Amino acid sequence: MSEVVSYSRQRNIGLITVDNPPVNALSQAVRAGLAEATAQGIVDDEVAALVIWCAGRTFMAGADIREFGRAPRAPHLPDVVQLIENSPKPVIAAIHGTALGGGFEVALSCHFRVALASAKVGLPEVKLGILPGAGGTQRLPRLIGARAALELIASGTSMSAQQAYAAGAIDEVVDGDLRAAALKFAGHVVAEKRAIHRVSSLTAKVDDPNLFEEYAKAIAKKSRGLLAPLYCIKAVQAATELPFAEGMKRERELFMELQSSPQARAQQHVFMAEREVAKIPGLAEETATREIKAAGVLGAGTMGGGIAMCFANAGIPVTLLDTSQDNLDRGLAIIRKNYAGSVAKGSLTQAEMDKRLASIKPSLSYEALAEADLIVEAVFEEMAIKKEVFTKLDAVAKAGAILASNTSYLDINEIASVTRRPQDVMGMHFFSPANVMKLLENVRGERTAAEVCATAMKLGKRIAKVPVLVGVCDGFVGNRMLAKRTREAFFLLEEGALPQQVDRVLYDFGFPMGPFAMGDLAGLDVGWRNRKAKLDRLTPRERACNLIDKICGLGRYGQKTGAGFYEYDDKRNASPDPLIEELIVKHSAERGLARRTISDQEILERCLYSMINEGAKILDEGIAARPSDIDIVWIYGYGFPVYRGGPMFYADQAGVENIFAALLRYQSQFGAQYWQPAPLLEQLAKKGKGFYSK
Ligand code: T1G
Repeated sequence: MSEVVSYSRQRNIGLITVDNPPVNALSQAVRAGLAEATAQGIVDDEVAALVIWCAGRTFMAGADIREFGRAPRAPHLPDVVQLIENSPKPVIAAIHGTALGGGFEVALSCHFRVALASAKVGLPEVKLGILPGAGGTQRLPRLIGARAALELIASGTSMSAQQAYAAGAIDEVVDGDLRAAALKFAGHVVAEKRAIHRVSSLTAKVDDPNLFEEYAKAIAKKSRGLLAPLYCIKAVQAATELPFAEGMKRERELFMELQSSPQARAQQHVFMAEREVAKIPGLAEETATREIKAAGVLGAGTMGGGIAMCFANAGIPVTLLDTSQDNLDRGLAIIRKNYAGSVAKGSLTQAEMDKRLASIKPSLSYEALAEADLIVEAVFEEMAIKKEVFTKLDAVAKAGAILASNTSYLDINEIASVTRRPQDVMGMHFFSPANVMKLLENVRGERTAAEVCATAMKLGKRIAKVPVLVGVCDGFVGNRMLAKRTREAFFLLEEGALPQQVDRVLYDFGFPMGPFAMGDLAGLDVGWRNRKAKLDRLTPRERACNLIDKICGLGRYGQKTGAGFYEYDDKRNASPDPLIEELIVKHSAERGLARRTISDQEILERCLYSMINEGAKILDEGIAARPSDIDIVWIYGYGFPVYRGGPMFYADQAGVENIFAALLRYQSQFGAQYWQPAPLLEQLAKKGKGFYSK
């Protein structure tokens, strides 16, 4: 028997135990062990039924993603699950933790499923750019109906044990000792001579012939550009139209097409990168962390309110401080409105809303923060104000409290310098809306203690964020790269492009919206204020490229004023505005620039390559530890399309040597001031390597 799968007899029941930490992934050894143990149990005359149970924290959480991209080795999972389903003896799956992907497919091939009440089941392969490839798309529709199966498979969401029981996917929900409960259940099956249910022999019921077409329409917007959701629909449709064996063939075809696609490689890269960012080079996994039992947020504005919700949502009581009662009332009203929206959508109960609201304590007094273990400052983005606030915090906060700034640009070291405890100061840069956006840029100052960084990384996960640790520089990782893209986008306007052309190119690339539509959404006055604050540090051309001054000068701040780069109707639908075109053309003339036709390819290259080059500089400077950190920042903070893997992963797909050549081309056109290749990028290009080359 293999070292990860064992077989034992529990009176007249054969117990197959899988033990492959951390998540019992279905590696080659687990597949081989499962096949061997099942075969052994089938011929074991002492046993009348088999139970598949997993040691550790979870039932099998799917195929071993680390094996993807390598030559597949036998036994292949579809064959293992067929062996289990064909067993003449009843096979019972004992489910705890998260039975996902291939793990749930193994359970679906069993004849009965028993689950702990805390368990979850699902087929999240679509999130990896693929689809269930071991019968999940053929068996689940037969067990719970085509509609329910389609929703689960095409969205990649999971069901609780209770939901799965109600849907007919689980036969019994238990508490306590799962292993004992499953063995007992198997005993009943044998004693009562219960018939074996082979899911493949069932029919996949469809409640509406237009289900698949309607569903494709319904998800078109949110899954724009993604292949896998559409393939999931085709596979589930096959389950309703083809006999099981042919449906399995169809599933395999669709699976193989996706698995060999660039999208699947990109999305699997993102899965691993998201786990990698949690590991900080040089910071031992066992680094001590501080306990965060109570938090404080300073500033009840849009960001402050959203940050307070993050703590309340994670069950951490939070004090929300502001200097004016009006601001506090306004901030609390927005929080209440956000929660009421979730209750109305059914994603939150009224009781849970009340509990979370009750855990947010408003205050006008700094003293109220004296017991907080961590305080996040979210006040106006100006150094003098930040310093004043941190001086006061330093006076009231208890020893050992972490003082964090939500600044999105400013120098954390300078902020820390006004305190007597720079080792306890760091940046925690949330993204708007803070209660929604997953990214958290944790900014490590030059004197920030290791345990403070470790605490912030752990806390980031606890408040359901994807935390990335970055160093101090202007704009950290995300905004620093964004500034290069924004620069090029404005230069392209004055050279001949229009906002709608630039936005269309980046929208078609896969971003939720282009830079000008995004500016209008966030409010052009925000970018304008940053520009004014930095004017003396801009290059002569950047200063002269003052389109935003001209547009804001007209009181056009974007959606909130009904007009910005675009005009907006009362439903906030955008349309190009001839006045803006006129303004841009006039601007070019004033700048003495002859407008030219600019290709979509040039727009894409200048917007993406400028930020990729900046990403390489960020790696050169050690502001980000790995290219995957940059990819995660852009995917979870700036809407970079997940099926392109992030800017650095994308750079490898485009070819770093091609990007280097393009940088030199633009350098000769626009100057080294803007297009000086980063040393790392040049080195990689000359070696014919990529950011992820081994
Ligand atoms: N393969 C290999 N390693 C895995 C893994 C997997 N499927 N899932 C998790 N890990 C590693 C992960 O990298 C990390 O390692 C550690 O386990 C803990 O994970 C034929 C083809 C299970 C809900 O998509 O959703 O089956 O960083 O930090 O937050 O149809 O991991 O410690 O070294 O995420 O508690 C389908 C993927 C595969 C599930 C646990 N299955 N996993 O979350 O811990 S495709 C999935 C998860 C498939 C078949 C197809 C989560 C989790 P390290 P973690 P967590």
